[in-house]
Amino acid sequence: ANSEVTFIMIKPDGVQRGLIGDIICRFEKKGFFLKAMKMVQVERAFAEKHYSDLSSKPFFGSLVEYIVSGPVVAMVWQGKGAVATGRKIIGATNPAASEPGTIRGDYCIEVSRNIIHGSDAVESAQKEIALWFPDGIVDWRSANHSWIYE
Ligand code: YYY
Ligand code: MG
Repeated sequence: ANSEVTFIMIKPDGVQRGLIGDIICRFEKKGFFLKAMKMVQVERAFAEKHYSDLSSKPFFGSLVEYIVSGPVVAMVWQGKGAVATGRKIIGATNPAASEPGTIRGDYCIEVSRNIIHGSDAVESAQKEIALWFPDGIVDWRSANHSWIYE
């Protein structure tokens, strides 16, 4: 269970606003381990695939526009409860409802500019990691492992 992985993406506004370091820092200091990372500007078809579950939503078109509007930072973070805890670190979808102390609660205002994505379930994390990192992730074990896990 310590090996649960989640897909986290810093969206174009998070990159432009210089929040990459802060976001990585929060996951790293929590005790999660970074297993893959790349900066990439994705094509429309790729963004549509990533958000395919939302294709019937009225905001789908503008969401895809937003994701392709600049480079994003795609990451895989590993650790016990990484998916659910990752969502908590990120905060509620609409920043108006995100608690202070969460990434969205601290750094953004609008749902359509909410700076970060995180997988919502273990199964969607697997799907998203396979889409974004088809060549696989990095297999390494932190020397800190036993200082974080009993
Ligand atoms: O998983 P999460 O990102 O928190 O929310 P989703 O319901 O999966 O929606 C994905 C993405 O779509 C959201 O982060 C912003 C955008 N969006 C929007 O622009 N307007 C909405 N009313 C709902 C979501
Ligand atoms: Mg989602």
